[in-house]
Amino acid sequence: MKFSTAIASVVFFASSGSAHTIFQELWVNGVSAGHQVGIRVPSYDGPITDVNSNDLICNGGINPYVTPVSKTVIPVPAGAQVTAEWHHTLTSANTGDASDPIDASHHGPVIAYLAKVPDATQTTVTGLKWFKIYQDGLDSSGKWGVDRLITNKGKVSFKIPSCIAAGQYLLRVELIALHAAGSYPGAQFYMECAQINVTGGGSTSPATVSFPGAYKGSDPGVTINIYQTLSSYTVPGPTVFSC
Ligand SMILES: *[C@@H]1O[C@H](CO)[C@@H](O)[C@H](O)[C@H]1NC(C)=O
Ligand SMILES: [Cu+2]
Repeated sequence: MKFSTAIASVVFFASSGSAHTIFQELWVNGVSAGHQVGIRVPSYDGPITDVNSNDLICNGGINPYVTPVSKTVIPVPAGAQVTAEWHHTLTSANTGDASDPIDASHHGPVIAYLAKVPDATQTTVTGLKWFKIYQDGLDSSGKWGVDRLITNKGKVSFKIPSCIAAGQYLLRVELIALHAAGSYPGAQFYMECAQINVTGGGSTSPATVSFPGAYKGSDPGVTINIYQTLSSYTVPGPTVFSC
């Protein structure tokens, strides 16, 4: 049994080696800001696997950004529902690509963070203070956040907290694929940062974490064998902020 499970995971890994994904479009209260608009999108869809790399912040290192990087800052009313749309590559939407929005082997959580910035188009992303606003891990029926994202054709929706301060933020939406996460490095981190301007809002300052720093290779949600019956899953990072 153990032997065949190991073989199965090797086959999964081999068959999905390049079936990755990119967050490439943001919707605000059901209205798209445009494809690749207001998001720092890389041209290549490969994962980050080093949790201590600066590439884990907003990608764009080993997977260089499409240039010029969008200068758009997307207006988002505090409390709005936003939808992050992911696809296998920048050109795979609606093509019949069997690995769009991501290969079905890539089970794992979907997570979103915000960091307040002076200017959402600023190049510097190190040293920012991030707070988690959404996570979807493993539910009691054994379905993962990524499974739901695939069912929703690459879309994941969540709310921008209504009580945070108005101003510019980077919205880091992340997907972690755990199909090869039995040892570290193995988990595949996919993330892009959208540039948003929150309007309205309040004056609450959430507790924050740093990237890199928020995740460790030894986190139970980072190094995990998902080819076993799991009664629960601990999504990496802090708890989700709520007003
Ligand atoms: C953000 O929104 C405020 C309030 O509407 C506006 O004054 C400001 O110019 C906006 N900033 C950007 C970068 O869009
Ligand atoms: Cu992949």
